[in-house]
Amino acid sequence: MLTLDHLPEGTLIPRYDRSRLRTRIVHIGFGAFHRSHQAVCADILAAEHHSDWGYCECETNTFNQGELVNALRQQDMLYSVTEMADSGLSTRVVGVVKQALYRNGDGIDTIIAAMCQPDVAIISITVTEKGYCYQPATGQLITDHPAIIHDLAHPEDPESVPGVILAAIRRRRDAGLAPFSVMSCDNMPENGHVTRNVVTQLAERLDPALADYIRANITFPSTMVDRIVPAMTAEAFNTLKEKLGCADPVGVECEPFFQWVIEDNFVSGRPEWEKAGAELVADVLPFEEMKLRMLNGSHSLLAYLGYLAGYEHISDCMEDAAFLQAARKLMLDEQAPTLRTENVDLVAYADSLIARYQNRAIRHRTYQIATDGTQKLPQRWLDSIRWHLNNGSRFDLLALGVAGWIRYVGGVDEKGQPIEINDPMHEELARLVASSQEGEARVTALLSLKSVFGDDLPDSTLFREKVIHAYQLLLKLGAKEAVRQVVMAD
Ligand code: NAI
Ligand code: CS2
Repeated sequence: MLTLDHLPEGTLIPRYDRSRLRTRIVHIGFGAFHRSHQAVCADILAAEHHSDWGYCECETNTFNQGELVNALRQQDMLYSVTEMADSGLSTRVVGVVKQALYRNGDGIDTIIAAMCQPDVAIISITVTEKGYCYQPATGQLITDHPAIIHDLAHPEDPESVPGVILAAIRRRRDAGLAPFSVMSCDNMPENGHVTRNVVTQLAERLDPALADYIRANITFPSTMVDRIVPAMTAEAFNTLKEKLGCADPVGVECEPFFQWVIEDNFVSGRPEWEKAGAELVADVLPFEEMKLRMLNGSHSLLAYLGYLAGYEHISDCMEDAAFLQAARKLMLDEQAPTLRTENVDLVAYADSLIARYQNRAIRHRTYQIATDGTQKLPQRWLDSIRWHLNNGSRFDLLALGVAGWIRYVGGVDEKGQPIEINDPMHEELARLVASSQEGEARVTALLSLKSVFGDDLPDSTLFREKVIHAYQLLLKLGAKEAVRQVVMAD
């Protein structure tokens, strides 16, 4: 258990008066990323700028058993974040959590009540792309999603994230409380719009007047978030224990890099995040697209092909010159031309990403990044592919990425070992794989997934042909050699 006694010299601990903090942000999704990103930013503000913005952390889903929330409560709501670089480590104990709740222990009503505390001005979210119950290809609410079906029948006992937020909005409106803003910090383009769409579309079906209230009163600022935070492993917990001199089951390890670009559109105030290094802007989309396509797009390429090639971590991929080249070429030749960023040196950005991927102190597994591909491909690769189809330009690495994903979801690796596919659409993927023959037919079957590829891409002969070509290359040569050939092709 983490305590502030006997921590190693140099550890940053909260020296500010924690009783000054008020619960002004309720956060949904107390995952590794939030703990090392938004919460750290709030901690810097409390420590260095007398901020009183404290957090209530919530787990709203039906599967969370409260391990982290209970451990946090035992540690006086404290946990550690360790930045890992090849040159050394640095640890900070975060003190801004005031409250922590989880559905299966505290009940959803307690969580909704926490969101209805008068001081609460912001609901923030990191629940992975699939937590929004939206269709990645269209951005619309999935109305036949089991959790949405449940929430339409039981709006007072919601299970979905849109349903929980809607219940809190309704309760606050009925109590005459000021509205809050809802800020997604998940890796989706226009994540604010996605969140507004799903919440408003659910409201339309339940109570159109509430949908009107939302349109008039609630804002959904978009954000671009960046910090590489691998899932903790037993090995990482051991390192942490050695470093801290005590176990911290809520502790996380992350890279030193931090970036947060926020659309400045809050109805009831916000922390002065800019004082802790965030950028507040009018339009986040160009930043989101840059990060999603250059960073996340190359991450996914490395994840599928790297996994197939037997590379366990992103830093292992970086030791293969062809993989490093593939990531850099994807960023600069196939993603950068599609972007609308102004005054950003994209070559320097690409080089900084490669340097971050080479950090061997963080062990970011290709398998972790390969999860939930159906939720990630559209914003990371497919919009860029559409751009190339319109512009008549080459997209060989993007096509190889799609082929790598198809090979991966085939469920058997290059050594004949099974791959456990972690994806909300895994049943549908397995059905398509089982009903198609290996080769061209497999590609055609997977590309028929309209909720991922839309109506247009499956009909593009050029797209289909390029993916089939890349897939045949993967089958014939294996991932290592296929990457090498595509990189050398110019
Ligand atoms: P994690 O696995 O540690 O946490 C995921 C969180 O989402 C957990 O709190 C879980 O309970 C919650 N969740 C999952 N499905 C849910 C659902 N259906 N309803 C409600 N809650 C649900 O993952 P991590 O690392 O915190 O990442 C979460 C998201 O943060 C990512 O998917 C991404 O969108 C964003 N992100 C992550 C980064 C990273 O490097 N880990 C960096 C930038 C953004
Ligand atoms: C990764 C991201 O898991 C993934 O899909 O690409 O979580 C990535 O680590 C972050 O977006 C970096 O900010």
